[in-house]
Amino acid sequence: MRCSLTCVNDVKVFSINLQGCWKGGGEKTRNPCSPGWHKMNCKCYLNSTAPMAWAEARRYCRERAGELVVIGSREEQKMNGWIGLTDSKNEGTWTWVDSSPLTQEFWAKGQPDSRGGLDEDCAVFQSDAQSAMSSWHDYECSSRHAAICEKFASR
Ligand SMILES: [Ca+2]
Ligand SMILES: [Ca+2]
Repeated sequence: MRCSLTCVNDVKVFSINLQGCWKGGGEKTRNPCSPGWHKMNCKCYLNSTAPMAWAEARRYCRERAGELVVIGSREEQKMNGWIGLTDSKNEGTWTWVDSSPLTQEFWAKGQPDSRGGLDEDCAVFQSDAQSAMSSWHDYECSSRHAAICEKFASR
């Protein structure tokens, strides 16, 4: 029975404990992600189908015990929608919602651009057939996109 998961991101390898796995045999095949979320590495991800503003997207994730995704590895660049990155506090200084350092940036060509002087302070991942590695765009936070939520696998 696995009571922990080994997690890998671009920075480190670590493990997390799965709650409840000591309870007995019936628990061992239990999916550590909530229904509707999919597991990748040590985390569970949810891509909302409905488009919403960035703040709404953040609330949507938090209401589900998650958070807007913080891109910590290339593998996380799969879903389209709002990511947990904003420069609303300090124009031009992009910060993750969990305060982790912005060590890798995957802006699309020409982004961020606050298009034509619009105040674009929130980031969207848009998969790009050309390059999955350069796919972030800044948009006005009030524009509507799907939410990409993440949380650690824990059930
Ligand atoms: Ca901005
Ligand atoms: Ca832009």
